[in-house]
Amino acid sequence: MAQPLELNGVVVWPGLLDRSEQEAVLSDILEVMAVAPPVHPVTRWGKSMSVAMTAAGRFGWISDRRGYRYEEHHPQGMAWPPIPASVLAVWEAVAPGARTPECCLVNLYRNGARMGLHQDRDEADLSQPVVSISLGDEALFRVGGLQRGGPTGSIWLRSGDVAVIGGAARLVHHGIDRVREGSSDLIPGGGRINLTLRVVTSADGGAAP
Ligand code: MD3
Ligand code: FE
Repeated sequence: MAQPLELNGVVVWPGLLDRSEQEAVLSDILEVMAVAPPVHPVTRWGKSMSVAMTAAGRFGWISDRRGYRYEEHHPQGMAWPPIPASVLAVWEAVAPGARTPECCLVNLYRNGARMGLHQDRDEADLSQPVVSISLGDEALFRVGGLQRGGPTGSIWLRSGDVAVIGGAARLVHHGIDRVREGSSDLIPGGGRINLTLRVVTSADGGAAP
């Protein structure tokens, strides 16, 4: 396996998944998307996000006019499908000993979608890492520090790359500046899919925040 890269505490394993592993994960995620269709969440201010989202696992992350939060059901009412075994295997490989992930957020980037700089802090147990799997077109990933407005660095995330965000890096600001359309032929119809695996509830089994 290649050496990991590190950017402001975010550890990236380039090409951790080979093409056949990417195809296997993608096939499982296309089944998730067939059951739980991606939707463009609306912010509290009524603006549609350019990234389309769905999820697998007990919880999915949603946003609507009431704000954003984790929910046990898709906006259309169905329970989220289970996290595929092919995806859980990646978590076990890069985050051994961590709790079992309760959310696999599926972000679909097409048509110039991007994600502004933000922190992930809606989870109750911030001692647990987040694991990200990139599939399809490559994306320019920006990572800053714990404070908004500090210096940032960038790295291209390519299909099969896996990022592990834990410890002090868990609350760094990060986002996706742009996606290089047509840079990968993995996804039918093109685009990029990013999976993030997260533990949502507190360690004592309490409710989601
Ligand atoms: C750093 N997703 O879903 S994945 C997100 O490519 C999100 O779709 C991006 O940011 C994407 O919240 C980036 C890499 C990543 C994921 C979670 C993190 C980096 C992170 C959580 C904390 C710090
Ligand atoms: Fe994030």
